[in-house]
Amino acid sequence: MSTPQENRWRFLAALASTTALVASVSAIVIVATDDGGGGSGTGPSSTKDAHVLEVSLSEFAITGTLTAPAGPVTIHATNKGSVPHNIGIVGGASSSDFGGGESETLDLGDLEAGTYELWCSLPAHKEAGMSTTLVITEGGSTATTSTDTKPEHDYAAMDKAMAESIAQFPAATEGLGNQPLEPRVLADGTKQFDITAKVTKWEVEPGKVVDAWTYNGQVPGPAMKVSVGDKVRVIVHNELPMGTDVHFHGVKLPFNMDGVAPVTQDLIKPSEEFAYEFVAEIPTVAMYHAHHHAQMQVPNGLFGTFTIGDAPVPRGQTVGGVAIPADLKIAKEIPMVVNDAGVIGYSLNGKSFPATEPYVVKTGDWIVAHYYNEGMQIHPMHQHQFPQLVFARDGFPLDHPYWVDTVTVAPGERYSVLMRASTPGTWVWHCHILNHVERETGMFGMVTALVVQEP
Ligand SMILES: [Cu+2]
Repeated sequence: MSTPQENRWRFLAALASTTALVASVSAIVIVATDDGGGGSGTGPSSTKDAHVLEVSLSEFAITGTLTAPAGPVTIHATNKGSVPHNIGIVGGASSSDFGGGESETLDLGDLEAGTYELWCSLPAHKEAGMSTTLVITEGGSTATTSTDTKPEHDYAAMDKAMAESIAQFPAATEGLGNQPLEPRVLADGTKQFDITAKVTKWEVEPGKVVDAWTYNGQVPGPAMKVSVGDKVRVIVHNELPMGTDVHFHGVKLPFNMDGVAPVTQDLIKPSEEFAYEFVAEIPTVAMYHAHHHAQMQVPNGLFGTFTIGDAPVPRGQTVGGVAIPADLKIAKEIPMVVNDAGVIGYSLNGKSFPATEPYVVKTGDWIVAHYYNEGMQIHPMHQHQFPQLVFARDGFPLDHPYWVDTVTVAPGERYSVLMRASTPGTWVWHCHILNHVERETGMFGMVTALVVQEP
C-alpha cells in the first residue's frame, strides 16, 4: 500500500512517466557527510571548580550534557559539522564562530538554578535546529555527568525522516512570490508600479509561518518587467515599523534614485512613501531590495526581481558543439531567487523544500533560468540532468557563453542559463552545499525538481 505522500510523488512522477518515479526517488537522495572528522580540540577550560559541559555542534543540532549544578559552568564545545558555528546563551555569553573539527571553551560564569536557552547565533542556524535547553539544578546537588549524554544520531530515525520529508514534495503552502506586477501606464507613457513594504505572515514551509518583511505581501516581492526606453516610476509605501529604502541592483540610475539613505535620499520613514523615477536604458536581469539595514530587511524578505528587456539568449550560436537554434522558443523562464538567512532561511523563491515549486516542462523544451542571490552565502546551483549554458552574468550578455552543470552564485550576483529538457524524468535541482538542503530531520531548504514530461 502506498501512503498519501507516496501518492503525491507518484502524481509528480506520473507527469513525467511512471518509470521516472524510481529514478527520481533514488536521484533525490544526496549523500551528506555529517562528521567533520572529530579533530583536535583545545581541551577543556582550566577554570577552577567550574562544571564543564561537553557539547557537540553539527548541522543543525546541539547535543551533549545539558545539565549542571548551580555555580560556575563552562561549556567545551566541539564542532563536528562542516560549517562554522558558535555556542552561547540566548541574550547572554557567546563563543566566537569556529569551524568544523575545532573546539571552543565558553565560560558562562555563575549560573543560578533554572533553565537557559542555548543556541548558535549564526543566521538561520537556530531556526534550523541549533537551539536547546540547559538545565541548572539547585547548588550542591550532584552534577549530572556525561554518562547521560544522548546519542548524537539515531540512524534508523534519520533514514525514516529523510524518506518522509521527500515524500511531502511538493507541499502546498500559503502565498506565492515573484508574481508579475502590471504597471499603471500614465498619460505620458510612464509605467508606474506601487509596492508596499510591510511585515506580513509568510509560510516558508508547511506549518512554518514567519513574520516576513514583504513587498505587497510576497516573498520574493512582485516581479517588475519593463522595456528598454520605458520611463519607470516605482512608488514605495512604507508600512514597516522602521525606515527603509529601495535599491535597484543592476539598473543604471540617476544618483538621487540609487536608494541609499541617507546618501542619495532621506530614509522613507514609516507611513511615508518615495517615488523612484528613472528611464530603463540598458537591458538587464536585475533585482530590487532594501538597502537600509539590509542585513536584516533583505533576508527577512525585502527583495524581488526587476527585468529590463528580454533575456539575451544566444540564438543561432554553437557553443561547445551544441547548436542553439536560431528560432529557439523559450518554453519556460524561471526566476530562482536564493536566500539563506533572516526569518526566511535557506530557500528558493521564499519557500523551503518541500514547499518549493516543481517546474513542469515537456521533453525537448528549452528553458531559461535566472538565479539571483539575495542571501549572505554562495550557493552552487546544480541541475541533476541538464547542462546549463551560462549566457549572461549580472544581466550582461556573455560573448562566450559556457556550459556547466553547477552554477555558483555569490551574494548580489545573477546568472542566466539556458537548458534543454531532453530526457523525461523528475530531476532534482538544488544547491550543492549539502547542509543547505539536508539536515537530521530530512530534506529541506534549497531543493526543487524539474519535471520533464514524456513527449
Ligand atoms: Cu546553498
